[in-house]
Amino acid sequence: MVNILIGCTGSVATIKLPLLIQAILEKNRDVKVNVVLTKSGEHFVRSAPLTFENVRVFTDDDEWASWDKRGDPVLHIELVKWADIFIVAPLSANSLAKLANGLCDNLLTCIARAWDTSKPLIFCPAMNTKMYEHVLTKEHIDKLLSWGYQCIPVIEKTLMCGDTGLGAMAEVDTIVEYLDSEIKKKS
Ligand code: PCO
Repeated sequence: MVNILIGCTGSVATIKLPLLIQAILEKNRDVKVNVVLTKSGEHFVRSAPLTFENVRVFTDDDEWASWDKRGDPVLHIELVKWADIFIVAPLSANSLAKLANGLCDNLLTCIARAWDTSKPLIFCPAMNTKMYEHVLTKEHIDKLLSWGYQCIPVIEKTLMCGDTGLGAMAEVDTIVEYLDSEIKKKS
């Protein structure tokens, strides 16, 4: 059994989450999938709530609700221990900047900050072309790559805002193929 944690952030590409989960589960019978959403990520799931039976969705509220007193589990640490693979798809410009600078102000970024880098952390950037072309984007991606994180690059597309250019999240099929090769290394 390979445990996969999918992180989704405040990029509109989070609307692809149901398709991504479905494609992962269809391809691999021996995986368990859980999800962690940032506050902005929650926005894109609210309009189409997930209906998968065995997929748990964690949010910042769960982090606070699960800890009350000394001895209680710390959710982000529990999730780091649980997950064999952490894939952040999509990774927004804002969350990318947080990760590149070590910020950890929500459940997802705390998981990344506590991540055991002997396990794969894969990220799929997604943002508007203008944000993607900002000089900081490459700087931040390169920093994550230098820590051994793996990037599934953006593609060119007509984006949600109508602009056409680089910045769209990689296709679900591409992500699932990539994940599959990482799953095979583990099983
Ligand atoms: C805002 N941002 C975006 C994010 C990147 N877009 C994408 C694709 C989706 C539809 O195929 C949303 C997945 O366009 O990854 O569009 C632009 S102002």
